[in-house]
Amino acid sequence: MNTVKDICRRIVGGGYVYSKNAYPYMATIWYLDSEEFKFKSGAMYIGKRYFLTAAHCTRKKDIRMMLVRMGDTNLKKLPKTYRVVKVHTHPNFNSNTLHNDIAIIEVDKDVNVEPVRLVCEHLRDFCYNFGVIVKVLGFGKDCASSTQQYLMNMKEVDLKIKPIEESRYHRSLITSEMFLAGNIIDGKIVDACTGDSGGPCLCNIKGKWVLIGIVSWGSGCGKKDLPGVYTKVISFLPWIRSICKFGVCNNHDF
Ligand code: 4AZ
Repeated sequence: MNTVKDICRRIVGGGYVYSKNAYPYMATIWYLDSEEFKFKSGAMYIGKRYFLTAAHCTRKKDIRMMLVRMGDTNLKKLPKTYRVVKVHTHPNFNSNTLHNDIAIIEVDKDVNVEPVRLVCEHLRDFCYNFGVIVKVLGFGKDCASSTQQYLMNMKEVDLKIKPIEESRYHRSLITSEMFLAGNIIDGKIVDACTGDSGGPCLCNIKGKWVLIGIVSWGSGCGKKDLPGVYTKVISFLPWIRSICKFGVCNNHDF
């Protein structure tokens, strides 16, 4: 049943982001639907003409029906729009298991925005450790309580990296190219949700944000012991490098 609650799937907990300089690389994917482009999911700018997202956000979609938009925290007035020239889906993406849920979107023109920094090998031990606090950004829709109006502003939430043993997921579902983050911090429920998928999970290194994960899936949202599941970006650096043809690991000042 398509209740109001069903279509209000976005970050649980956390707060709104109003500064457009806070996360300039945060982007969104839109699809043509009934003669209108509609917001679908998150993405992030990684350099040149490339955006990173979850493969499940792009599959079976005609690139002529897709746009990438960014440049503000309000979904209704994003000033920068790009057409898509190619979607590079990971060759081992499995839409049933969501293994290798990662894709690179190539757009039609240069993006004059500061890209997100990608995690590097020497940050592995720090950023993916259990208990580390990470940040997730999302543009998912939020329904105003009594009306069908959407609140459409970027949100951010702090989550904690969790071991599988502390979740109710069956071991076989979570590969070593995924990690878990969520679900309760200081007694409050915090999580990503459907509309946030494809968006970034960031680790703070000496005051700078580094991309470590992509919002991928989860069993529901905000449910106890069922944290969100993220694509582990560090496992895909060689593949990203093979597509984008640039250094990728751009954190040498850390
Ligand atoms: C989704 O459907 C999805 N609670 C993303 C994240 C989570 C659940 C579902 C995590 O894209």
